[in-house]
Amino acid sequence: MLLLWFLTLSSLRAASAVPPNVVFIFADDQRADTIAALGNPVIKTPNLDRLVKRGVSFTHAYMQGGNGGATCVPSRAMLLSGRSLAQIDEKLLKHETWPHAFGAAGYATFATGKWHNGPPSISKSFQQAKALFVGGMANPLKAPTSDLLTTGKLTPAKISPKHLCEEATDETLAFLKSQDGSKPFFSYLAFDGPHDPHIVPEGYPVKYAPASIPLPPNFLPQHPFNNGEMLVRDEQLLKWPRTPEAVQEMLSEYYRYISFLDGQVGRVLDAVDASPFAGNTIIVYAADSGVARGSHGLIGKQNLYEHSMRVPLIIAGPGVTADRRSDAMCYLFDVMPTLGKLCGVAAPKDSQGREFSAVLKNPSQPARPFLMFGYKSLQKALNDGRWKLIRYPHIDRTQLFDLQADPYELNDLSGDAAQAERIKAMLAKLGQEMNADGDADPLTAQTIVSGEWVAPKKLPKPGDKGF
Ligand SMILES: [Ca+2]
Repeated sequence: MLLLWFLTLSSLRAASAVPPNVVFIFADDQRADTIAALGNPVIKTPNLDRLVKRGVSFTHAYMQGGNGGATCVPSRAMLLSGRSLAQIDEKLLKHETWPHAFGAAGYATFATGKWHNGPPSISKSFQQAKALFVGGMANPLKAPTSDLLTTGKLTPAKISPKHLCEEATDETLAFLKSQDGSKPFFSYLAFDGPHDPHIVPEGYPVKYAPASIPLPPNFLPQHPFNNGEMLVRDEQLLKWPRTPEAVQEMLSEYYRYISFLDGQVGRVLDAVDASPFAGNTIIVYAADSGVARGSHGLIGKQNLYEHSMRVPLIIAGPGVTADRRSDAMCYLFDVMPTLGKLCGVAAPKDSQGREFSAVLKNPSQPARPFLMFGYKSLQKALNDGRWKLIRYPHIDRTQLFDLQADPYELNDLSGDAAQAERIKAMLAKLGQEMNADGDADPLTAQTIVSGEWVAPKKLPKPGDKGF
């Protein structure tokens, strides 16, 4: 009798448990190595450091790649739909999105900041949106933003006197304040930075002396061969050969922008802490991609090296272990399925991501056994946790790195006869996995071109649209 009473009470408690809220903060082109508490010796990120102390920080979270220079678009499509690179619909119109699933499960859903998957998909994902920037790349001080009306349409774009990231943070705070607790909420704040141009409000006090910034350990003046995307817009941000001084100057502005964003993160953390929802809110910080900024002689993210594919990922909240690192491998598109699991939200039927909530309880648990990456038909890669193979089908070239011994991918072992069997096996696995995922690109192109590349003396005229 007592047992029955106890069981009934427990099940009542379980049924009435309030699902956690979610505050998702998403940066644009932020390298994973730009957080002080995770080992960057120069940058100041006191608020991200606060979040690191509260949760699990993933050291091996990745975006999967892109089908064009504007990798922001597929990365967000993967995140929001939970689908892989070969299976995404960049306009987010063919498959139910995760934010929609949260709304359907009873959550109040809200978005602000950068939206890169076309206006029609906004109302298919979120119930409310404010200060949305739906265009391409822009000066964040002059970014035109719109609001989502209840009709599903956008208000005409207007330009706020504030930095877009500050305006979007203001709107997040207003949304948090408007919550009365009658429903759980899902709030999505997408910064337009630290994507270039690295513009912060005039007078922002944090500055970095360029000479104080260490060069990336894999800095090179020029990429050693033609990876198929040597003249894409991002690569034209600095001329060739890249000099240490130019890279340090760029990194000093990039770090300053990250510190500015960190201040906005602090405003969100303070608002959550001061709210009635402090104990029941999951906070996620991530970015859509990394970026090269001088690593391997590259500037952009149109390559498959670690600095471009690895992203910051910090998750904190109820049930998440505090102040731990995890080297579990995951894709960004596994994050929403994980939040769905934590919040009791059923996955949209077409979501393919794998939830890794067990890692949040026990950060020594593994997640994915291997990861696969792609950039157009030009670059494909496989990472099994230790070994990473990058294949360039158009120049018939392969790189092999031992990430355990060589995390900066400095020592290409593809010419080492002792690695021949490993390379053969990894290429076969990469081909099988691409096939299983629906990527029909060949690993050796029909027409092989030379991998030699000579840098132009002058910067060519940008042929790309902004992204
Ligand atoms: Ca981006």
